[in-house]
Amino acid sequence: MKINLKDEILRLKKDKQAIILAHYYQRGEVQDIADAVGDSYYLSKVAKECDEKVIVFCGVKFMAESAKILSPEKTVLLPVMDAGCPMAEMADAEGVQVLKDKHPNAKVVCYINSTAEVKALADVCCTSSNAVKIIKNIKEDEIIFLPDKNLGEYIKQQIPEKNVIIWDGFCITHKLVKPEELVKARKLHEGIAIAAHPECEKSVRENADFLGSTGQIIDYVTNHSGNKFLIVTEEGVLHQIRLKNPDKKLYVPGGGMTCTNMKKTYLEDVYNSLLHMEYSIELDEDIRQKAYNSLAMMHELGR
Ligand code: CIZ
Ligand code: SF4
Repeated sequence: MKINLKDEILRLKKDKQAIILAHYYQRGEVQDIADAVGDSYYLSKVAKECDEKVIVFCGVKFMAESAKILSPEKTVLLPVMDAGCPMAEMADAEGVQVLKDKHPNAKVVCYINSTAEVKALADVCCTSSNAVKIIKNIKEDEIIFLPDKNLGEYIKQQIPEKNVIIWDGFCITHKLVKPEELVKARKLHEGIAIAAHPECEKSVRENADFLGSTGQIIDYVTNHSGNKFLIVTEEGVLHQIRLKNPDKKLYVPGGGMTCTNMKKTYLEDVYNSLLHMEYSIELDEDIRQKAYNSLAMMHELGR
């Protein structure tokens, strides 16, 4: 007999007293069974504040890790063990330490898309929505930013008075977009507004009407009086934009933008995760505490 996955997930969720969180880049059907959908920062806050002791985090590893860093007493489950973020893995603790030693006076700002070990070496974390504000609030002028060079360059443009030393990482999904695809969309769809993520390359950012995080892109489309939008970020975000704006026309660049890691999680994985309580995020306590300080500092400086 074929089981009804949705019903079984809801039953198990109740049984295990769990909460299901899904990132905006997850598959639509996974977003639909989640108790909360959002960006990594919002979801880690929900994870910290919720009463449930078991959190099924549908996203990639650094997101589940961030939830565990903030809530060590809870069980944080990542349904697919190898759902990682290649960008996060481009910065290794050893290399970060070498750069820190080279610039002993610099403050290290690390994008939330990073491993717990790298967060532990940073002074403060940030997201794409609060990075500029956080760096403005740091009194030191020398900043090491990692791992995303595109978000780093974007920040540097906004705060030219700071000396921002940028790590050479990037998101493989956002890197694939070409500026010609934005130009083509403008020609094909008169009056289209283009919203892009700052993880895109400079040539793409320069052709956008709006740059922002996933949550900011959703708000931009929702509050805009126009009717046509090109969404230049991982296309999972279209699911929430459509739910909020059923009458607006949404387009994606070229062949679409999918993050294979974000798409590894199916409903069946959520079911198995709850059934077997897999895969539990475990962190070294010393690393967790140091990483916690960087995330706590993000709250402080992001206020
Ligand atoms: O921080 C996040 O959730 C990511 C990866 C993207 C964004 O802009 O929200
Ligand atoms: Fe990482 Fe890019 Fe995928 Fe986000 S979209 S999880 S930055 S690879």
